[in-house]
Amino acid sequence: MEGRDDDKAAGGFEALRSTLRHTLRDPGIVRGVRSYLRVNQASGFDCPGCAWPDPDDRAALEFCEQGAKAVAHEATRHTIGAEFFRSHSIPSLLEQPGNWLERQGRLTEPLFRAHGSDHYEPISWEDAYARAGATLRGLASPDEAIFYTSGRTSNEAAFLYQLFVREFGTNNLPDCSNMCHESSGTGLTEVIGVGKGTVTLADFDAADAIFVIGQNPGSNHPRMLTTLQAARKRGCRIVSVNPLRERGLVRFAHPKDPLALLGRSQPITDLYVQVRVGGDVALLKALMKIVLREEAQTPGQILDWDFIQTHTSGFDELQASLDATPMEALVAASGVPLDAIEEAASVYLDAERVIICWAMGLTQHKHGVANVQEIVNLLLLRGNLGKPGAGPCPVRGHSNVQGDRTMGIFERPAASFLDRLEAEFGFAPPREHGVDTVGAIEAMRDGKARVFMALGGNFVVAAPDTPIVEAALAGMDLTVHVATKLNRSHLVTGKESLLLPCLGRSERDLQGGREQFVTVEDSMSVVHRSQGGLEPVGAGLRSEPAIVTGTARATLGEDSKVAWEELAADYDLVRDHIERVIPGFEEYNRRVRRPEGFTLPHAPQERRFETPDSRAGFRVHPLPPDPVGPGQFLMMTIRSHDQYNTTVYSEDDRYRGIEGGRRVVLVREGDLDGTGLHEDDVVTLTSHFEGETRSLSGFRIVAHDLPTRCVATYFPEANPLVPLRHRADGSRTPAYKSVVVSLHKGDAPGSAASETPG
Ligand SMILES: Nc1nc2c(c(=O)[nH]1)N[C@H]1C(S)=C(S)[C@@H](COP(=O)(O)OP(=O)(O)OC[C@H]3O[C@@H](n4cnc5c(=O)[nH]c(N)nc54)[C@H](O)[C@@H]3O)O[C@H]1N2
Ligand SMILES: Nc1nc2c(c(=O)[nH]1)N[C@H]1C(S)=C(S)[C@@H](COP(=O)(O)OP(=O)(O)OC[C@H]3O[C@@H](n4cnc5c(=O)[nH]c(N)nc54)[C@H](O)[C@@H]3O)O[C@H]1N2
Ligand SMILES: [Mo]
Repeated sequence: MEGRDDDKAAGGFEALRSTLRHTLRDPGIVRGVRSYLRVNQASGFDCPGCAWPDPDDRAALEFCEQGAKAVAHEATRHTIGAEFFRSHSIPSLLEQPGNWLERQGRLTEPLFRAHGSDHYEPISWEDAYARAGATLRGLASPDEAIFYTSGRTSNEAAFLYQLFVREFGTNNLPDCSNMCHESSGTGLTEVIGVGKGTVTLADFDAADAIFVIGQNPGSNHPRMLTTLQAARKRGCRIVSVNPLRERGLVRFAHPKDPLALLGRSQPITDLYVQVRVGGDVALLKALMKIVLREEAQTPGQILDWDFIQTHTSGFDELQASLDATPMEALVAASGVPLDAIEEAASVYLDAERVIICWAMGLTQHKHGVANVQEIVNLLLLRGNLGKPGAGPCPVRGHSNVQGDRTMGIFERPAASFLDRLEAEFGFAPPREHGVDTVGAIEAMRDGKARVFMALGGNFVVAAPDTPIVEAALAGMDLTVHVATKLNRSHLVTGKESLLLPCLGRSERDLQGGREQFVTVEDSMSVVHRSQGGLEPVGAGLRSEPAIVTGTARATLGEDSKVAWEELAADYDLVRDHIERVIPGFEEYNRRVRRPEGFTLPHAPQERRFETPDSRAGFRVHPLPPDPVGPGQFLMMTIRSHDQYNTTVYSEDDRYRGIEGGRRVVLVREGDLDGTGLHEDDVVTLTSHFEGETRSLSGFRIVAHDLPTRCVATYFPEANPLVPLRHRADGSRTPAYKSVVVSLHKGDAPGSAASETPG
């Protein structure tokens, strides 16, 4: 059986070797080596890999295999320009796999595809802006345009972008967060008043227990393992909750530990809870039931009554609902044996200070918001919020996804934010809410939108229900993409299409005769600067702020209230505006020049809750129904070790022991019994949603250590199986991790005699 050797560690020599292989395999990637030296250093650029914060002591190089890959990928010397697009038609490029497209290198000149043409052709920057401006001005309403953002965009570019879009007249600002941590933002805002986590890196030094739920940091936030390892060394207990035994959560060898080269590694997790996919609400309820049972046995000893009475509301309702739910139902729904639940509960009860971390394993479910609020419920019971070493910690994905939201990339902006924008710039921003990612797809599909612009990202590949999204994009009058590298979204063009190449994070950004820097916010609300040092890979590249301001001027004309050219020439001026519009950025330009940056204020850290009743809320959620019928499985779509979202570095998934192809479906070995299906069979997957089915063929069965009736496939290969309408209640995050599927041998759904187990 593949992928089961727990004694092997994540990190260590293997990670180092994999990085070197990545850097050296391709002679075009020499620029990468020098770049590592500047990653996450106070004077360098922010790693584009993930949003895990940097330690204050950045004297030593923060080495990370995944960060190195992300940097090497951007810092390639290979470029593609006019010649490449002359010899490759758009239809021929659409035949190529995504990793082939990205491997061709960096985009270096602005490109335009005319209506009816099969090719992208060079266009001048000024003509590109003019075309975008003319089409946008010609729309019947600003709401016919959609402006997407992916989370690598800096604070400065994001602020300028939303400013442009709002002066233009719409709040149609969907972003990757809508597919990512939206359930965290929505869930936390409702119950603690802020859509961000409350802990800082220092809290990890003070916690007695850390729960890591629905997250795979060994692959997606490797620097977090260093933090977890340090916590565990001083006696903090670590509980992992995950349907898969992720190797990075089991053992870890720090690459800087000399003994790691000899294979020495440290365990990370004290208790591994293999929950069923979608079983977390049940598990968290079960933990709370045990907490309440202990309180009943030793009244006044377990719950933090002082905190509950002073700072929370809704406790009685929570208690009543837990009392009415039998433990057996929770055990069955979680898929975790009672003794393991008891053990996890005692880790929670033995700890004075508890942090709970989570990522996509919790947010991308129909009950994603409920998952997040059950975590808060559990924390509130013992006052694990707003004190050192405790609190909720959603671990963000893209390196500046949190900052983009702070800057106003949000389709549902607060009235107070719009008021301040109006006071600062003197135009009336639109008040009506715009569309999120799913809403944007629906608007395009239904003919309500005519222009799609994207500041980064790979929209058609990242979104659910791929064929619907591709048809929607193809119906646009104009698509505009600002990007570093070619991807499929750039090839699913509207009638006309612009492809605008931008500088990467690692590159020098010269504006107004001066080297500029940008700023970003990490997962723990720390704002710091980021400045690339490499020579730009092409002379024609422009920065994201330059491209946004250029498009804004061409669209809004001379009547615009914003001095776009001045802002493009001096990012300090952009930051001055941000300081006046967004709370917490006082003395932005001065404070962000400190090596460690500064931390944004966070009321819940001081136990102040900006909720309607000024209290943190306990919330009651029903137990989610089991959606899996006879012969069906619940499928999660997850990342491999060797990809960055839609950018696939290789076909292997080293830590899970899967090699030579990503079109696989991971199934529990025992679940194959009696189905006529065997390991290595190639099957068709059919998803089932409200009477609709979607099928994809060519998936090889790999036996893996999973809970029964749960299967896993990779993102983005399985995205066509995810229904657009299947999304989280409240946050509308696509339910990428709870898709009901059946498996059938061969190429067609249901073509085989075999039935899958009930
Ligand atoms: N190298 C690298 N780094 C990345 C990224 C990348 O693609 N590559 N992507 C970035 C982005 S945008 C993000 S959002 C993050 C994503 O980081 P993660 O959230 O860690 O990524 P995923 O692979 O989506 O899956 C998360 C984990 O959730 C588990 N899981 C799935 N369903 C459930 C469930 O119902 N319950 C529980 N308890 N667990 C479940 C899966 O087994 C898996 O271990 O990483 C960021 N960093
Ligand atoms: N099935 C399934 N689908 C998912 C998920 C899942 O777990 N399962 N996860 C979801 C999540 S969490 C997320 S965040 C989304 C990700 O959705 P996106 O953010 O839209 O996708 P990425 O693959 O991160 O985008 C990569 C592209 O960004 C461009 N790029 C890279 N760096 C820069 C830069 O500095 N500037 C600019 N302008 N462009 C740049 C490059 O052209 C690259 O091809 O996918 C979602 N989709
Ligand atoms: Mo994400």
